[in-house]
Amino acid sequence: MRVLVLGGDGYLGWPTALHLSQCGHQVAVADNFARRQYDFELGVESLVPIETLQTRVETWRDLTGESMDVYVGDLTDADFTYRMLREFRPEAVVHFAEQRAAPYSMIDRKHAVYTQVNNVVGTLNLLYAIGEIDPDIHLVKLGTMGEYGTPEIDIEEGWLEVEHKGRTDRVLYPKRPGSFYHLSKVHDSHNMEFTCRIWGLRATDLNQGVVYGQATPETMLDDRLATRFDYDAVFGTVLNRFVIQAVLGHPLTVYGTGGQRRGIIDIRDTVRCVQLACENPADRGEFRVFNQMTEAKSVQEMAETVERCFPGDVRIDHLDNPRVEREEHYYNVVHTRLLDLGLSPHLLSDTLITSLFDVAKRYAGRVKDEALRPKVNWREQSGPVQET
Ligand code: NAD
Ligand code: USQ
Repeated sequence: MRVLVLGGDGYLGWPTALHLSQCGHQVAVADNFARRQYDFELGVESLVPIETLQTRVETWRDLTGESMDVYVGDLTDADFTYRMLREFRPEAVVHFAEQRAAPYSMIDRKHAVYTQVNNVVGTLNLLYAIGEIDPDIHLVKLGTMGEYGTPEIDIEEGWLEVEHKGRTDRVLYPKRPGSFYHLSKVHDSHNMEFTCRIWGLRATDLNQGVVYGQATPETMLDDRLATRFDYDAVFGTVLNRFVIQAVLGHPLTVYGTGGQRRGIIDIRDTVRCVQLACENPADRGEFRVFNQMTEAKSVQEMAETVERCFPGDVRIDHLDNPRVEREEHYYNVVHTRLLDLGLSPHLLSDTLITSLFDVAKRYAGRVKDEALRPKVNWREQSGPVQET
């Protein structure tokens, strides 16, 4: 298949592009390098050094003989988005290209507006481009488990059968997200469902849980193929942060009681899930949702797993929670559709955590300690990065 990977320079987009290429698909990658720019803004860098996108693509071509077209541009620029689709003529578009950090979206008004404009307008341009250029293109879009929040009932895969006053209907599952970032994904989901309904587009919304891990078989072939690994309190995700904190001898920063439960997934399963979604497309007019997580764990359980695996002393700190979120709650998620398509999950294992300790030890000297402490507070409307 011809697959266009948007956000192909990011943490997940790059390993996914490699994996799809390895599977024999003709891949192109697109990015505006916004993610590298946030690092400049926040004064941090990926723990693992990363090459430019051009060097990455050349390295892959030299190692495997497989080429990848590169498109540099911004999805909020409709001309760019249309031109790219017209030129590459993809059969599937995998869309990772959004601002993805909840804390970043909660810094202040400017960052909230940026996040929602970037994500919602970028996706809307893409939906129009697909509708006008080739409505047969299958859109595989990264959503998030956080769209659902933490309801008192089971979380279904996107849709809910409702009985109300003796009548029944099938409705989009009610959403109660916890940040302006997570809200942007809800808005995207609604826009996608609408365009499937009115124009007959085909789309898969991958409501993914928190990703952990740093390597896939393809990124491990050469250091120049490494993907980024974020540890800071704005972009670092929880398990990755705990691993690095343990290696540095810092306390693990559990927010609040740590009873908050989240769906999680290994990065090796992320790339496989996207492959499965591309190779088994939605029907024309179908908006389908897969809950892309392999297990649920509380933040406290994640911290205790890291503590148990680490060959040394680890302290777990319970910080005042900078976020507004429920810390003790019901959480039961249906996530069978990717398993039905053939996913064999890598569940959280001691071996994986130990391998992450090795990555963190190798690059520990690159960590800026002050970037580890959370500074963005959900209750404050103007954060540590002031508006200009
Ligand atoms: P990332 O920030 O590393 O990658 C996103 C990439 O998209 C970046 O390279 C960025 O420069 C690019 N981008 C952003 N806006 C763009 C625009 N307007 N035009 C062109 N390129 C743009 O993030 P990631 O961790 O790889 O996440 C990828 C996707 O997966 C996101 O949509 C995110 O919401 C979703 N997701 C991530 C996780 C996770 O734990 N990392 C979990 C669930 C869902
Ligand atoms: N947390 C801590 N300590 C930390 C960091 C986080 O206790 O040092 C807690 C948070 O309070 C939260 C949980 O861990 O309860 C997850 O936080 P996170 O920063 O790992 O993940 P989140 O903000 O939800 O966002 C990440 C990705 C995002 C993706 C989402 C999937 O950055 O792109 O959409 O995971 S999900 O959580 O399922 O919505």
